[in-house]
Amino acid sequence: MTLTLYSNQGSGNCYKVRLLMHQLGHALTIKEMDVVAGECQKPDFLAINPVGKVPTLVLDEGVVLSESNAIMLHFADETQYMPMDHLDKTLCYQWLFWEQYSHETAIAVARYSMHYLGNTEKEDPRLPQLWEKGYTALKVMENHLKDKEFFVADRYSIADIALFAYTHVADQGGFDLTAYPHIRAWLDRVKAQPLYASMDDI
Ligand SMILES: N[C@@H](CCC(=O)N[C@@H](CS)C(=O)NCC(=O)O)C(=O)O
Repeated sequence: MTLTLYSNQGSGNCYKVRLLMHQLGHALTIKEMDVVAGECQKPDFLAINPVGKVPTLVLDEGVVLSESNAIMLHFADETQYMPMDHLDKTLCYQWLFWEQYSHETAIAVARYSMHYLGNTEKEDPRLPQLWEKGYTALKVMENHLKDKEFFVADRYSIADIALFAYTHVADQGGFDLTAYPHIRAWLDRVKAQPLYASMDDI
């Protein structure tokens, strides 16, 4: 199986796929994309994925997969990283959809602006609103983790990978996790998982 991942090293969405594939033992051929330079919008990449986003995974039969959480669902199915129970599966989907709508759209966007583009509030007036929305998401996570080790069925799954990707670098988007002890303990539990690898290492 040849798997080519168009990826960006610092992107949480790309890291989700790299981490899961590393934990599953699937080798990837990585093509690094410079998102800031607009490489994803160039005609040669748009010809591969008209959506113009990474992660983009090309399977050896030529099928192109897009959307980080969909890619994870494809490979996690029937592995230890996806709950087996029907209701737990639904709860896993719920967190994946929530991550894309209520978490990534604030925390990743603030991080991109500050960490990739070097903006402050002065250059990017959207930041205060993004922080407000991001802290709302972090409060939901903190509350959920009060009496739970992991997001679904008390075991590590792709719901944790999806939420870990941008939460563990939220400080780069201006978020302070000091007042979120349950999130911080959960981040440590994710880092303690077998075959865990950091964003820089894979
Ligand atoms: N919902 C998508 C978001 C993908 C996304 O926004 N990717 C960014 C990098 S994190 C990108 O490719 N940006 C390049 C561009 O928009 O030109 C996913 O989860 O994969």
